[in-house]
Amino acid sequence: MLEKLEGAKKNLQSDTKAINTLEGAEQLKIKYLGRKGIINDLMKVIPTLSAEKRAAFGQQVNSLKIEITNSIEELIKRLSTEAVPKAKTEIFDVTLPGKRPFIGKSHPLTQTIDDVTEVFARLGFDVAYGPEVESEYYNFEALNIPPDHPSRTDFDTFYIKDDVILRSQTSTVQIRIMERQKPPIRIIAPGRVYRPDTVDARHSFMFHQVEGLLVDEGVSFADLKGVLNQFIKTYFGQNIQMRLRPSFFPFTEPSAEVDISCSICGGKGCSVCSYSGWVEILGAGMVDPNVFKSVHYDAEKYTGFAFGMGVERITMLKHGISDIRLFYENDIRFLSQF
Ligand code: 2NM
Repeated sequence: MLEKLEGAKKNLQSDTKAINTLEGAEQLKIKYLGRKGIINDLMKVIPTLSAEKRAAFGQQVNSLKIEITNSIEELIKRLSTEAVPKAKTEIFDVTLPGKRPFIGKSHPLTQTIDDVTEVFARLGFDVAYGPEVESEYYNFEALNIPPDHPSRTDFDTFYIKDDVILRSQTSTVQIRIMERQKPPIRIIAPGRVYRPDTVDARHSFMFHQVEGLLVDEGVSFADLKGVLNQFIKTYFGQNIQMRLRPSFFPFTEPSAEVDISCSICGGKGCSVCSYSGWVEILGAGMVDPNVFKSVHYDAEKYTGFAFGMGVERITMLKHGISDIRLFYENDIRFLSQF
């Protein structure tokens, strides 16, 4: 029995020297410490020995077991720390392209709002926000829109309950700012608006607007044209033309609809501009004195201009997008193009 024990001790030394892989070390562990391993074989002998031999032999087996466990653990430790840097230096190819991190970006409508905001910020406009759930006062009355106006019916406005509506334009924000601040006022109000339109390629029940307002002493229609021209040239391009057509809005007088030369066909005529060479992009005008009365501004002292545009509309024109629904479907194949 003692020879067997001595033999195992000797073999262990040569065995651990011969092993140079982790798999080999695991095999070794099984050979010595496994259920049918050498140590277990020696353990089985212990009960068969005479009392005086038993204690000494048992001790020897035990210390051998500890010795084996330690040297195998040490072997495993050595092999696994050696293996890692080896794999690194051998496998790492510095000429391989790196892993490209996925970088998110702003939604195209957010990009448009940011771009428009930047143009007006350079002209000295601040950005103002307000609630999307509104009262009839801010959405209509203060804006000189009479109670029998068609836009106030539930065909054109979402009514939640009595005097609680979803705003149909961001002019509500302009009123709220004018109530709180005296002229001079220079603000733009970007945000969501809601109208109960049937959804198709050009309509959505929710869309985005940017409205602008400038109020001061001596503001004229020429100032309006100058600011809009500056915006259009910067946002759409220096060679884009602007034209104004007379129009009507309850909150401005005089009012105009503003067209730009078609950015798709360059003014030659195409389906986007209905072969006219021009596309409407915004509404504008001089603020009606009745609006100033609502916010207790002296209409004799102050004049101002205001304008409003659809964010989806100008984004579609700029990029040649033919269906408004693409903005809301969250399809990464569409969104990643901008
Ligand atoms: C438009 C067109 C014309 C407008 C008017 C006002 C306010 F509050 F000053 F009366 N804010 N925005 C306005 C004027 C909006 O959108 C097509």
